[in-house]
Amino acid sequence: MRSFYPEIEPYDSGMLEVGDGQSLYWETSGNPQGKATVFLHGGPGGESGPNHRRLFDPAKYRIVLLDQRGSGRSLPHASEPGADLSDNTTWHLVADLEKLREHLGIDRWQVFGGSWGSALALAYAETHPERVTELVLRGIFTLRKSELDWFYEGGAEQLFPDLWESFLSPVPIDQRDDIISAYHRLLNDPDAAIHEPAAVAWSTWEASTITLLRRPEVVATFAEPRHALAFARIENHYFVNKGWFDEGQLIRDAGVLADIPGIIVQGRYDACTPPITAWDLHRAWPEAEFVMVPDAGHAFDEPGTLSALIEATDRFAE
Ligand code: STX
Repeated sequence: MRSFYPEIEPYDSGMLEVGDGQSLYWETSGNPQGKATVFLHGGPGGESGPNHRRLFDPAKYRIVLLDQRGSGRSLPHASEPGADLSDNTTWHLVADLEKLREHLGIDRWQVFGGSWGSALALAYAETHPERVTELVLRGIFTLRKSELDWFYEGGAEQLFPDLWESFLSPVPIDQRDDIISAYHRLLNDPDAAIHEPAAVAWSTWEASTITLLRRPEVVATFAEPRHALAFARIENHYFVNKGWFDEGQLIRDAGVLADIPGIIVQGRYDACTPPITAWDLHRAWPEAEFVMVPDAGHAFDEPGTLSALIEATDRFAE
């Protein structure tokens, strides 16, 4: 079993202005002359963190991390009063990646993404396949209606009826036939007494169900109100807009990936993005290696998942 590389600090970082008044936090760590890889965080609305650097051999990789529009250290932050997300879409993020790649003087790079990061990686690679050396994908999420219904409209309720009650609690009884839309109203209500508990409930649902066993420190991090508000607002904004994808688009267009070496790593007991989506991607992109981790949920740092991911980045470093 493989585990994290040692902790490292960035050797460079900055804020990149990408237009629309948005500036993105980015950092590079590892070997400045190494093979380029970019890590795409989840959510959308999550953020990159120190453990994400540790997925790559720092002697071999130039490791690029960024915080996507509105998230993490990028500005303006989606938790701000009156946050305007109209310039925050999948296709803005794909264009941002091109701007960052050019800014860093990188010709082609490996793209690593889990969960929402896998959706963004697929959207990027299907748009700019010539820029991608390899794809490392985990916990596949493609924002199909069935996937959003499973996690946010009742489905995962079958596994977590206790936690589901807490998720539903901010939603008025007569709006429970369309929970994502009801949450959209709550999260964008100007009154903090409305949007804040809704954000905490939304983020707590996700944080308590993404690991195989509940990890209180993960839940606490995501329930912190500023973090919860950005995470919930951005996720919900992407989901009411269905990711700006045609239904099934990312899997439909997977043929474009045939010549890109890839690996799909999926936890068997992933309650957030269940294995059917990874399997459908595997069917559409049979050239990629497929690894089902028998004893893992959704999170990237569960032991079997982490091991498979690092084995993959090690192999692709050669
Ligand atoms: N959201 C899936 C996703 O990308 C539907 C995701 N879920 N939790 C995360 O990401 C964090 C790891 C950022 C908490």
